[in-house]
Amino acid sequence: MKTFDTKLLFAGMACIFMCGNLMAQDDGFNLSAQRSEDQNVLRIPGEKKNHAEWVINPTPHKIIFDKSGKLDISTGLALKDKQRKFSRDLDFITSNAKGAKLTVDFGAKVSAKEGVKAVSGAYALSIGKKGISIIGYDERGAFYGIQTLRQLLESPMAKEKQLPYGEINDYPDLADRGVVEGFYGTPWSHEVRISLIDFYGKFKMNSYLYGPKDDPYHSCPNWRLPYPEKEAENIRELIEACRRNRVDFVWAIHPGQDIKWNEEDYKNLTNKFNWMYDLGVRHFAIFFDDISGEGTNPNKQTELLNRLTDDFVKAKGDVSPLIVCPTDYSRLWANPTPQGSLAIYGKTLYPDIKVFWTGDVVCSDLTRETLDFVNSRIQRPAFYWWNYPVTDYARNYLLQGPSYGLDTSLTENEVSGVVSNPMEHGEASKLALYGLADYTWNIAAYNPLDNWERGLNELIPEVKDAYRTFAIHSCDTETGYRRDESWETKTFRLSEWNDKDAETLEKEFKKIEHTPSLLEANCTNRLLLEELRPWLVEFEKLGIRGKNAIELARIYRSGGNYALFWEKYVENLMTPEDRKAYEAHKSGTMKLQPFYENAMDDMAFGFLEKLTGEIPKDYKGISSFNNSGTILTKLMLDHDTATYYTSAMLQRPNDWIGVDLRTSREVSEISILQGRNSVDDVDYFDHALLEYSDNGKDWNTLMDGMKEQYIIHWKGEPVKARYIRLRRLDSERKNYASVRSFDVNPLRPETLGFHFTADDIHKAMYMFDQSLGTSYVINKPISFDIPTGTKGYTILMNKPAVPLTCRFFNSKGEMLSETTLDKPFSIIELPDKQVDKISLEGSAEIYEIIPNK
Ligand code: LOG
Repeated sequence: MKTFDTKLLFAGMACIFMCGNLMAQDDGFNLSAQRSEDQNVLRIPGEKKNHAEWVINPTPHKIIFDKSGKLDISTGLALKDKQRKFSRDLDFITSNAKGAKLTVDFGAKVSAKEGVKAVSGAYALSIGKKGISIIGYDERGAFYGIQTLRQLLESPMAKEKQLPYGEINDYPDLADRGVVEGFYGTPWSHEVRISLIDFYGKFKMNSYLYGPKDDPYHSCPNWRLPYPEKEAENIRELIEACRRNRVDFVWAIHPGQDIKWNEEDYKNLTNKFNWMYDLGVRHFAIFFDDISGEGTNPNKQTELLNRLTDDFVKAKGDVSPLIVCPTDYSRLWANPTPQGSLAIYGKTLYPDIKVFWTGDVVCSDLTRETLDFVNSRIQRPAFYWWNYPVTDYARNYLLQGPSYGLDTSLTENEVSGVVSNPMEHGEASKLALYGLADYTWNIAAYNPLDNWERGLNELIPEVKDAYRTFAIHSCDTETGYRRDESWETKTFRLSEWNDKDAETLEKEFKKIEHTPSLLEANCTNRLLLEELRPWLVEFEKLGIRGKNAIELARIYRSGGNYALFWEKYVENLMTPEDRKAYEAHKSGTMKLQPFYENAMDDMAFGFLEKLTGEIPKDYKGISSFNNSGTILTKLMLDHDTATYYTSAMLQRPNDWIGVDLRTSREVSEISILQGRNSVDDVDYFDHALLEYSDNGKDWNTLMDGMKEQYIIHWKGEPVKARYIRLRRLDSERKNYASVRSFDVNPLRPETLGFHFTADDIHKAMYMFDQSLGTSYVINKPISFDIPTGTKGYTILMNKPAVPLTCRFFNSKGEMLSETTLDKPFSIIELPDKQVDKISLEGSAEIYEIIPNK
């Protein structure tokens, strides 16, 4: 049984919220220690279809149009609403007593005659000579038939105000389909909730579980208290909106963190349920996720649920069976034994109570295998809580890709229902929900890619293409639940350049640059636009810097104009502020930003090599994890100990993290900072070995058997090495692994070979480190001695804020002459006299001062 600590949990959650995907630092229960998502990026199944005739979501089970005739609806429809239930649902038709007939009815008997399946939500819709008829198995079924009719009328085939004769026979595959508002962070606004409930109804989702972690009356500390009047009124309105949309409003309580298993708290719980009942709630759930302490006791949990079923659910008579989220809701930490809590649920919990499950990990694909695991223990088909597109653990992403990773061979025998836990951005979650609605209704026919294409058109038909451009590049989480992204875009390394690929990519970047203004000008869903906006701002910048990188690569490849290249290169670098802004609202993390980063780095590397005739000293991060060599590894080489490389997957024996020096070098010193801090972090190798290799195959040990060592320092006789790595030895540890800093041959003023002065001598060395990955901002004068044989210098800097005055001195310290440097690419030619020293005064960011020999 794992131990939880609430304070740590909440500290952890708070940190997750504030730091985006930077995880909590503590070792008690926190999501970063518990969770790990699968790092496999699966391709998106399905293909885009031609929808020349009709678009209906979710995809109907049976739909046939015969060409024998057409029903004219141009004059409107004469409504026969047999049970007077649907007048408010048919505002999309033109009513005309003389028009074609539209009959709407429902009930077990009438629907049986039409061959309608006997499940809630099933319906038949027919179009024939006598008009249109919609027959539902129940009221919900007829309502769904109406949703289908609305979509038919909006389909291309109805353009001429005629509908071909035809038959639709349709029903949901799963009984529970919809949404659990179950994320951490700002709960949805009332307005967004209402807009979403309308969306559920429109696309035949029937469950809305209300359980935002940050509603204090749902969870601690106020679960025992009634809602204040304003909130109570809002809940009444939500219930009413759900009623209109034939959606079950399920109110969930999250009492586990401080519940006492005594009569007093039982009374508190039933009181709260009664208050909620009085507000109109008829469906209830209890969540025991993410808690610690006595609340986690599975025997007490099932006892409570059974007792509530007897005393409350059955006593009321009109309340649905309860739904529960167990503490062991994921295979990642669920005890699999017959003594485990899932087995206890299976043995003791009343069979009609539904039990949530999130899969093999917290955010995971819905597979037959994970259901086999849980169902055999809980003794019923699980209710799947799909943690997609939720981003509370990675708030700097907006998940706009297709809903996929959902097994299309499942039936209600394996899964009783599926709800999505969405983003705190409700409108921006609709695209994913459009997919889930389709999947849960008609599982075998689910085509994720086609659904996504249709969804884009449903959400922003006015500028579908622009939304598509934004969405296709805003799918992945980098280190969370991985999703394919930018699947139509081909990026490349500079060494693989060909003009055609470059032109295509350049076009895409230009499209990206213009996407935000197109959406701003045309998107009529203002709520959605507000949610997208912070990402759109960054998206435009991503388009510009990608486009510029290609333009720059052309200059670079032409090989000629160094000054022009460098000027444009520095212009296209991201400042620390740019990086911070991008980090907070990321898109294009799978292909676009890496293209930019790699292209810029490759050019810098090649450019410096050309200027110096030597292989630059910046090296590459590598590891045994599958994000080796990605831009994430740069975070341990950026001289910033606040950022770190993370494996983003669980460490295993012999995993390693290291660097490739790009050529064989003499190595005499290595400094490594493991973990996200050096105090108590869990993400590190707590038993490790430091080794080097010149060929990447044969390894030699530098330091062995290091235990619980965050700070690693080696200094000794120089060895010849191209690769250095820190390798994990035997350990119980199962966390991610991270490294803040991996420094090989740290620069020291005394090893530079000449004397220089600056106000921060250690950072100022970045001007002489033979790497363009570092720089130093001078505001105060610096000076350096000129080694013999030096003919002059090339200075690579950002456009100086104050031009640099360059002064030349002789060995007596007398000034000989001076010159001004005001271009990013500046060449210093030494005067024809014996010059010993140079000083620079002004204000500029200097990347490198290169001696010309
Ligand atoms: C929480 C949920 C949160 C989600 C994603 C469940 C059952 N509970 O790890 O509130 O939104 O992960 O971060 C969770 O998934 N716990």
